[in-house]
Amino acid sequence: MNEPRWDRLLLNATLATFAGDSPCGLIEHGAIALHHGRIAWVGRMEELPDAPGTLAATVESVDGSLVTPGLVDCHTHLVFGGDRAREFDLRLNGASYEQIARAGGGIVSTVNATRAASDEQLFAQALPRARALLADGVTTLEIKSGYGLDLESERRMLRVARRLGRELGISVRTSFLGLHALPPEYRDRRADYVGLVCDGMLPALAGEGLVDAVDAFCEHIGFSRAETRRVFERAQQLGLPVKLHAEQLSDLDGAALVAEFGGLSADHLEHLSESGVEAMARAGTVAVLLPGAFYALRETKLPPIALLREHHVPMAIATDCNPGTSPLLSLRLAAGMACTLFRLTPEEALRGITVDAARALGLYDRGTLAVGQRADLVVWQAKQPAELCYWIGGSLVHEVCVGGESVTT
Ligand code: DI6
Ligand code: FE
Repeated sequence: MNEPRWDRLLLNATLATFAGDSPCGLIEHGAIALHHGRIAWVGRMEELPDAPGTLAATVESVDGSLVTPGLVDCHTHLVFGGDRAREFDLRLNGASYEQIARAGGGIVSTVNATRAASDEQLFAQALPRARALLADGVTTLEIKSGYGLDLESERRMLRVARRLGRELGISVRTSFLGLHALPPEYRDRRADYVGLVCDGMLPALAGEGLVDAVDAFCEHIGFSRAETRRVFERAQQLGLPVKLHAEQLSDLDGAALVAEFGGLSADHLEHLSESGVEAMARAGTVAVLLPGAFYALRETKLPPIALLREHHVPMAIATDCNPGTSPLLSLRLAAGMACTLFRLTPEEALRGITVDAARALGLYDRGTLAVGQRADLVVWQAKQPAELCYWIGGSLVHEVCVGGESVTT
């Protein structure tokens, strides 16, 4: 008998491919073949080129289960020391995020806890968070630095991020977020800190291969447009893509700035203007929506979804997993919140945690079920795509595959 041509063939699948023209790229009674870590065939079962049993070393039926691309969480701050449960309490009693930040709480308190933690402690605290996301179907995870704010502490955060990817067998993409908050020791020396980020930290960490992209927090309580521009110029010189926390609490026209640099994404965007939307559309910059932060801050201003649609700006959804504004450990729930709070359709929300999230990371080898893509996929205990947004909490994952290998969740 001939060698089977594929490693593995799944039959009787409801495939949400996010490729092709049908809603969610849906293929019912579908089959998908994996070979050498890639998707080798995808289509309707009846169109398989031969009797299924002869085609792959392993052939199994998934009994009508939904199969999607592995989910992509394109914006997290998952590595940090400590927690901010106390701040949650303060906010519930009326303090605003800005008030807490200006009083020395907020990001700076997590910076202190992160600096005080050992590498092992940082890793041990982040691991269950990363595992929770993986158990919910995430196979590609972006993790930002930005709670170290000195060279050694930022380096430790980025190394822990890389180690999480290795130990869990998932893809981790790192973003350097040196311009997240002004560290206390630079209180009266803003320009010196921005200089250190641009000329000291960024080139050193990039040189060590720890940086896939550069981010900043462009906001009144963060960094100005001029300061953000400086770090973007440095990133450009180093050949690194940029992205930005933009228009979260106010409109500083950050989206237009990141678009000017051909940025991968502008993230948050509750206060985004129409000219910002137009700039993003022209540059192909993805809008990353973060409903977890909107929810936790009890924000009332909605991102301009209708304008983003009108200008065909792709919308990704992410957890923004962080201890202050979005202690959210389910990307699927983020997608559900994008439907309920932002009025995205389930299809838009699901594109937002697969194909459009991959684009927000500059990745084109994943996010759809199509021949040649990485074999990152999830078999769900669900029959139709909308269920992934509809169920709140609980576990729907049956199996997660990364690069064709089943991973333990
Ligand atoms: N915006 C956010 O939502 C997170 N960072 C940022 O710039 C919040 C980070 C934190 O509060 O710890
Ligand atoms: Fe964030």
